[in-house]
Amino acid sequence: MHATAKAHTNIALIKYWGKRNDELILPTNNSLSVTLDGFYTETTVHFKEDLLQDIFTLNNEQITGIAYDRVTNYLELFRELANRPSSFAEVHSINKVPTAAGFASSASGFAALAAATAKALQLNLTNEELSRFTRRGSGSACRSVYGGFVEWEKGQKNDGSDSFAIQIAPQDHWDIRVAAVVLTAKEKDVSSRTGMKRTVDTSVFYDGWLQSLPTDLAEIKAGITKRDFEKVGSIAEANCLKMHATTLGANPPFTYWQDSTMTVMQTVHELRQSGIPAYFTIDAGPNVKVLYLPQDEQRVLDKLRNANDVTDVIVSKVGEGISYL
Ligand code: 2P0
Repeated sequence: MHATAKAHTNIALIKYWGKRNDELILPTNNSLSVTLDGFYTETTVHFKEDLLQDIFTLNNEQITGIAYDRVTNYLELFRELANRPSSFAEVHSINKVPTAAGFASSASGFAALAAATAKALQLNLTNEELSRFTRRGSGSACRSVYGGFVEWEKGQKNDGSDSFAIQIAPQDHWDIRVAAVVLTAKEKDVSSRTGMKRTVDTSVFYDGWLQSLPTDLAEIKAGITKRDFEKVGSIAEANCLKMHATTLGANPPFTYWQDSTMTVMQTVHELRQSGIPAYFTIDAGPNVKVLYLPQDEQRVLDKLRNANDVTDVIVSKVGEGISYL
């Protein structure tokens, strides 16, 4: 009744930004991501007969409060499926997702938790089923079931049975790099969950965002298949800008950007002006991720590390999907 799983985080090139069902975590749009090898979570789940409630440790510290509730509520889904209403578990997670790099650890966290729990309970889930369950923990986590390039199908059904991720190209399809730029900026005050809900409910730009997505998705998938870096990078960068534009049209309006965010965006533009194909993407926080090709690594890193307000740059390659240890 125990298992250990490892899952990597992912970065969206076409963003998930809005839900059509908050409880089931059903998105309003398809999204597309790259799984990253540099950042991951390892989780051991051990169901024990003598436990009266779940125990959760993160990086060897016992967790209580909201973070604990989110994990124990999530385990309820698996207890229901396994028909074991009073089986409780010790959950031990080690997170190798540096907070400073500005990645949400929920993607790798819930993917590793789902995989380890399902295996510990011997549920024998397919990857499709696992992705559906992982989605219930955190939307972007359902993409971390797979390595390489991954699309999350929003699905149509009200019960969410057709909303899960699929791999569109494996890890070894294309060696691109993602640099996580660590800034002096402080963290966001609007969580992604709150931010996307406010945007869906109030942003006058939200319809424009939704209308632009089918073209972005079709074109970026064609670009990935052909390994056309300029096409993929430029679509990803524009898609990120459109997502962030929706926040300015919300009520009350907000932005995740800070001065240092724009400094790095400008640095990436300068790289392109000097002939190096590099593109940025930004999630629900001030940090910037930069996409580039391996042959340009040294010049990209030199330029980024010398930019104002940059304290570190952490490089990732394309990563693999869930594995069991
Ligand atoms: C993404 N983000 O596609 C987008 C882009 C942030 C910006 O997925 O509410 O933590 O748990 O489903 O997955 C962050 O949102 O949100 C996110 P929930 P999640 O990666």
